[in-house]
Amino acid sequence: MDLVPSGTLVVRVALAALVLLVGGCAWDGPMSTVVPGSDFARATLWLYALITWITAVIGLLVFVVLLWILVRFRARPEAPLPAQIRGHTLMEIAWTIVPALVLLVIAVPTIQLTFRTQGVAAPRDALRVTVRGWQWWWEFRYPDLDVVTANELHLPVGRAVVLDLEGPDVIHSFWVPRLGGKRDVVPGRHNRIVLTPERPGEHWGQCAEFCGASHANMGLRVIVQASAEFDAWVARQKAAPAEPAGLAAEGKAIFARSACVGCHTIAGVSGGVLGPNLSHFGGRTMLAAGMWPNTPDNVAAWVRDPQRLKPGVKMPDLGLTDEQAKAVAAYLTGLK
Ligand code: HEC
Ligand SMILES: [Cu+2]
Repeated sequence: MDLVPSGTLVVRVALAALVLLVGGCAWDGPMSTVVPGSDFARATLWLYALITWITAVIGLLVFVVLLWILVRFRARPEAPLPAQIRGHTLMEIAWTIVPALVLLVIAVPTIQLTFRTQGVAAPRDALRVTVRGWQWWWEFRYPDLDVVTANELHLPVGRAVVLDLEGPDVIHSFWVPRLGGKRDVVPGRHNRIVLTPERPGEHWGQCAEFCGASHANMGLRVIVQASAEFDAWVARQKAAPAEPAGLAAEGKAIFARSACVGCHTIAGVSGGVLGPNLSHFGGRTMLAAGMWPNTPDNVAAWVRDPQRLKPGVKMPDLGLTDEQAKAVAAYLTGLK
């Protein structure tokens, strides 16, 4: 066999590598950090650009000087030993002070932005949301609106929001790239994020701090809406869901007499707090923290055996039959 790779092989490998590389280059993907959807994300992008340009110029400078030195002072056969220099005060002072200045230029705006978005001086009319990171889902409480939901955070466009981050179990990290940088959710510690969403749309997020078996399956969605749409959503959350009929009514009865009530709240039915609030579960697009589309089939499979759909999940298999799971799914997906 020929040990030197043939020309076509090199071209093929290079093309394959290029395809893989370009595949990662969605410009405005749902988790893009370079197409900001809030003031926080815009400021973060500005910092990112600042640091990139500073380091690019330094990098270029270093390589040009290096190249010049390599060529200019290369060893020549007949050349005598060059002058042997030891220490150079001016240069040593310069290469101490210049990097310190560069770090200062990076640190000052970074620290400013970190503190600004920690919300010490949040606007008075800001919407407040308590974000609780649980293994492996997100709870959202709107204390002033008396609304509780999970995994899909609705926000009105153009209004400042203060997210109070709480960790009831272990450390998580709240990250919605298009809305700003990630911030840790730490038990016993009160972190905040203050931002103003600037464009409507669905922004995807992800827990960004390893938190156990299904960490990778701990996604979230932020749905930024025009203020009238947001108000309509709030009104729906506060209204009692329609009374179920037929199969869904059967599902309600099964739910109400099962252990489900110990972990889940459904307004007017149960008051558990260990799992997501299901009062308006049918209004959510996804199941299990962004993992599966919220369809009756998926929900039935979930209720039947949650472990199969999400490794490590903190919801037990309650031994419902397929028929019972179907009925419960009809009930839950009907709770709009
Ligand atoms: C021991 C507590 C516990 C019990 C009992 C329990 N669940 Fe859960 N449930 C959870 C937890 C925790 C989650 C979040 C799982 C995740 O996404 O990681 C969950 C998630 C769910 C979800 C998905 C919610 C969403 O927004 O993604 C549904 C639907 C659900 N449970 C229905 C039920 C039903 C129906 C029963 C009774 C047959 C039940 N659960 C019993 C703890 C429980
Ligand atoms: Cu995590």
